[in-house]
Amino acid sequence: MRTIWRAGGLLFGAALMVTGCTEENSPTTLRRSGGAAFDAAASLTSAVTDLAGDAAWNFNTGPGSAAKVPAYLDIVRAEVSQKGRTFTFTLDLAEIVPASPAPASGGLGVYDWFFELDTDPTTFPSGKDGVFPQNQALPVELFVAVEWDGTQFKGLLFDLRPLLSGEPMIITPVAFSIGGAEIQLSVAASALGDPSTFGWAAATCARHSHYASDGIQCLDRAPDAGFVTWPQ
Ligand SMILES: [Ca+2]
Ligand SMILES: [Ca+2]
Repeated sequence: MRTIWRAGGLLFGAALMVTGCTEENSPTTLRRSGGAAFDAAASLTSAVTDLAGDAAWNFNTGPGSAAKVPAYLDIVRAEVSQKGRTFTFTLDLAEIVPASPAPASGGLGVYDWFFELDTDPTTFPSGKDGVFPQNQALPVELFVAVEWDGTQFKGLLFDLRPLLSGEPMIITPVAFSIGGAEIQLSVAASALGDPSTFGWAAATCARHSHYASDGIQCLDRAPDAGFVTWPQ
């Protein structure tokens, strides 16, 4: 597996952050350190809940639109936790994730369950070798994703920060697990730049299998708009 994949046209779901705000989300932040900030074994966690049944192709809101999205792409809770030198990203879905999900329709052969991270509010990585079209400047520095490509699941870290200096984004494999209706990814803090705080959101999308394709349909996001702060 190559450690750098040129992926100029890949569209991810960060555009979702411009979608309409609703009152459906209930951001919560838990601090599990027990007040012992010096305790290396403590973890810092932030989480957000999301309605079941609200996932829809490209966020359509017409009658029956939500019924077309498999419930295993419908986010009900997302959590980011750091313990020691490792970040864990946890996504709970409305239904058990099948061992072999049916392919997405319309040639959108890849499903993505992912977290988008805004680790630097002052930078908006974009470029021809990034996730988005060059003219889209989004605040996301990193994506942490589980992909289903019709054959296998993969855990991937998309690092867009090199785009800020004209270099291609870097894609590296990361550890993940799928158990029932829960997806988890584990990423070394160093791979994220050892952030002390960042904004994040979770989302699900379908897209064409080829990275160079612009075709994408996003399905659900938590929170529906904006970012959750880690930690808080
Ligand atoms: Ca949902
Ligand atoms: Ca940013």
